[in-house]
Amino acid sequence: MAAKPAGSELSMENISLEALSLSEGIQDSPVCIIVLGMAGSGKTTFTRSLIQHAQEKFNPYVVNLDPACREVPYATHIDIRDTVNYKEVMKQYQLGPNGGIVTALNMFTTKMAKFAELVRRAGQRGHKWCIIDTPGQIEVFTWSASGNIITEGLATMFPTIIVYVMDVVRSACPTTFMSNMLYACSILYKTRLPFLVALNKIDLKDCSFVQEWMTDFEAYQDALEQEQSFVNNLTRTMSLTLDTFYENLVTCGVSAKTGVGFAQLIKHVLDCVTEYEKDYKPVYEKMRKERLAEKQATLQPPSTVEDSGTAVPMGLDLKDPPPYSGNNMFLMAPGLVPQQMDSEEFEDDMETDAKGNTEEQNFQTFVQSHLTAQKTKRNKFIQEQQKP
Ligand SMILES: Nc1nc2c(ncn2[C@@H]2O[C@H](COP(=O)(O)OP(=O)(O)OP(=O)(O)O)[C@@H](O)[C@H]2O)c(=O)[nH]1
Ligand SMILES: [Mg+2]
Repeated sequence: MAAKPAGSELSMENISLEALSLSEGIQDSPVCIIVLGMAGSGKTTFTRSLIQHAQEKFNPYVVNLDPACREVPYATHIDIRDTVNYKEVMKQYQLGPNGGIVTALNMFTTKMAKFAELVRRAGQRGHKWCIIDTPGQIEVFTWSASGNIITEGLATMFPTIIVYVMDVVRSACPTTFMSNMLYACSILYKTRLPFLVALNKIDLKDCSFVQEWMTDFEAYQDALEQEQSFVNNLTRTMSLTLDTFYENLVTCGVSAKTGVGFAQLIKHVLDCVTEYEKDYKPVYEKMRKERLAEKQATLQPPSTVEDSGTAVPMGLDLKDPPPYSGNNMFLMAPGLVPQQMDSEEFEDDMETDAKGNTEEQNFQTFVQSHLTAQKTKRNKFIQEQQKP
């Protein structure tokens, strides 16, 4: 059996969200805007434009979660590349590019509590929005434990919405359009958050055909007829199923390159925030309270000695030092640490976060065992190769 990639055992269970100030309730700001979309759809360019258009009114706090991008065309407050060196991760854990990105994101997520705390403090300092750019490969964020933890963690603390960036030029092909819609649909139902589709690159192609295909089933069928492809039957059947989904989908044409359409997009974002407050906040409030109750229940001491069961040895040798106890995370670009914030005090505060250290150790223990397993496998392979 192939060894699991480093970090793949991370899940909601072993990354605790306790430190997310669950008892405080959902804050009013900042509004977290998670930018998702297929590779090359224009997420990063869109993020840059949105920052420019929102700067004056919403003073966005900016987060880049793509560990593999060479450079970002905007100033970031938090950049995953300051925290995890993705190339080093690939080398150290012998992973391919996608495994490297997933592992880098997993590593970042072990610091979710710190990340959320930074976002919370940004809100207190007057940042009304927090815009989050995500990795190129959409599945890295939408189908990974860490993407889930980040999205759900933010939504239980702040108003959170999803902006799905769709490339209208590529979506002119009916089957690509359907793939995009299926992605959008699955993310909508998976995240249970207000959802806005930004139809991007309208400077190259008018987006009215998308709106037509979404509202007029026959128009889409006609377009599909033009395309000779084996997937047509499947696409046709799915388009019937997606009809109801389209009814609830808000779209807005933009050009991330020229800035056209952003005034309208900002209005839609504000509508999504109202929608979060009205429809989604109660759901996330409930989730937050359940988490808090669970946390308190686990902290309750047993009422009688019998309830606590029989003591058994832990199986841990306390003489063994933890494999790694340093903390090499740095979540804010040094030049951007705000003046008002006493950064030393904040770092001290964070360093003493015992929970964070335990998570770090758990993760490092896992990495060690993964490396040992890989070494054993390699040795076995070499031995077999050397057999006559
Ligand atoms: N003409 C035009 N080009 C755009 C627009 N938005 C993005 N692009 C171009 O599309 C390409 C991809 O843009 P990015 O912003 O890097 O897309 P991305 O989704 O962040 O890409 P990955 O993170 O690599 O998946 C770049 O060449 C951009 O210049 C737009 O509105 N109009
Ligand atoms: Mg990008």
